[in-house]
Amino acid sequence: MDIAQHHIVAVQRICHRIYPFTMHIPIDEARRAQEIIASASRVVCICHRNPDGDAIGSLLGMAHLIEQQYPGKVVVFQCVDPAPATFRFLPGALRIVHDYAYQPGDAAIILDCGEPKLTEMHITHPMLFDGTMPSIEFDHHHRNPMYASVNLVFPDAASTCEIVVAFADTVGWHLSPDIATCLLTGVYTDTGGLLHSNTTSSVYRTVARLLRSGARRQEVVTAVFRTGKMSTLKLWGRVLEKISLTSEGGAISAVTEGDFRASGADYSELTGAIDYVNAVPGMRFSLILSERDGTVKGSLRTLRDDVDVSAMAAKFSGGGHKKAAGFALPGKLKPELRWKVEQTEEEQGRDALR
Ligand SMILES: [Mn+2]
Repeated sequence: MDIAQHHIVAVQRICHRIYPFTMHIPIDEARRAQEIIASASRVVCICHRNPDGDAIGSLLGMAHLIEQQYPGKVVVFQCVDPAPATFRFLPGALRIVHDYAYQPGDAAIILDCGEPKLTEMHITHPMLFDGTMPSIEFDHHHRNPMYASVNLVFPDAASTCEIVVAFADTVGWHLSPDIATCLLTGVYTDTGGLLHSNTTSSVYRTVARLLRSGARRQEVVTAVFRTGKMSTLKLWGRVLEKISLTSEGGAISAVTEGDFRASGADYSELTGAIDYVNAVPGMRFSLILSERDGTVKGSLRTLRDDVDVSAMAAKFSGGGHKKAAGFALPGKLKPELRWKVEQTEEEQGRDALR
């Protein structure tokens, strides 16, 4: 460690004493991770299959950090799936490859993966997890089995990007505007635009840190929260139109395969619609049923502390968190229409006069 780094660490320790609510990464762990990266001939950065904003943001942010820090070192951007269209505005999103092949001397950085199988490379690339390759994981999921050589796992962090920011600050790496924009994307998507209950004071500090580094906030907001494909809007229209309220206090909607066909939307475009169904005031929970390839999927949400939707999902062999859960059952959706004839007030008045 050089003198400058010594100073950074000293200043950080003081800051952390003054603001204990900022994220703190143990310096020894950060140093071990840094050594793995420095001594690798090539570094492969990997995020989970079906990547979300935090997976893509942390993968790109980390990969760019290494390229900037170690010019000439080869960095592979790897994910079994491509970046969703929403995140293709991020620098480097089109550099993601799907065919990483192991070479001796490679080190792996695995981002936002609560367990090895989420990379969908655990069978094709056992060397990632069997100790053959030195590896570092950055993650914020509970019950992470700590599968890497260095495990930077912080379940209290709202996003993996937040951990990458803390790591960069701990080792004294500079955050360029491009890197900050990638990392801000993950902070925003995993907190639902700073609206979810995981938005701690530490999240706001991370956002401030990234904005100071030149993160292009408006680009992220526009791409992630203010852009909707026609097909998505049409699908959501169908979801919203079909909301019905049950006597148990549920706001329920359903989308059939016909709805997907008619709107031209694919299954992934249903993501986010549940938050609107969940917005009906006074409800205990919300549920969207969706039909795909002979399976009915259920997404459950609640805003209430006294309702546990994971217990409801468990009744259908599903699972999840107390406030967000899901299940899948083989079958099809059968629409049921209910009508009830009621007298109008006028008629009631006429009845009374008779
Ligand atoms: Mn995440």
